[in-house]
This record gives sequence, C-alpha cells and structure tokens, in this order.
Amino acid sequence: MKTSTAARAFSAALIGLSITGAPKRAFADIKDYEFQLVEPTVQAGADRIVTLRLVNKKTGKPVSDAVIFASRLDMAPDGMQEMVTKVTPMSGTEPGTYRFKATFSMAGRWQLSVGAKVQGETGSVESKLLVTAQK
Ligand SMILES: [Cu+2]
Repeated sequence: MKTSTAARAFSAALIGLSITGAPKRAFADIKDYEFQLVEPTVQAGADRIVTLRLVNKKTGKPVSDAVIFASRLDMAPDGMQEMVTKVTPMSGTEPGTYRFKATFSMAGRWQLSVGAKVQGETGSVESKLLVTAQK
C-alpha cells in the first residue's frame, strides 16, 4: 500500500520534471514583444497624437516594421465601453514607434487596444494600454 503510493508520487514527480525540463526555445517568442506608451497622458480634445513604442523585452530594442492590424480606443476603464473614438494610424517619427491620431472628446481614462504582427514571428502582439485624457 505505502509502496505503491510512493511509486505513484514518484512517477508523478517524473512527469512534472519532464514538463518543466522541456528545452527552452532558443528563438524569440511573440510574447517577448511589448507595446509601451511613450506618453501616458494627452490633453482632451481633437486630433491628439498617441505614440507607442514596440520593444523586444529580451533585448530592450525597438522593433520596426510591425504591421498594426487592429486598434480601438474607448472609455472602458471609466465604464463607458460604448464611447468609442476613431483611431487613425500615422507614420512613426523614429524606428520602433507607432503613432495614432484620435479625438479624446472627454477627459478621463481611455483604453487603446492594439494588435500587431511582427516580421518573422508567428502570432501577434496584443495589448491594452491606458491613456488618460486631461482637461
Ligand atoms: Cu466618456
């Protein structure tokens, strides 16, 4: 009785080991990439520019030429999911930055949801960033 319980525990430990001991991926993973807000606040009003930086967290380097395929800006953080504003992509000013133009019709917290494809990587980077519009 005791022996078989111990044996079972031992084999369970072995299974655990084989999972955690799996070889680590040598190549970059899509999860290594992250969008960061260059400036977390904007002035409420029309045609404000929001700048994001896409970085490889492992190297700390900016990532250029990502393809933005989705973006949405709404006031979900302040309980106004239905308050959506149009987001217009603009050309970046420096490598690894991505700029968007939007109208922040109301002061408060806005959520910028963005999706992007990175050259040479499978999957996509998806991010939700909090932008605060000030009066
Ligand atoms: Cu609102």
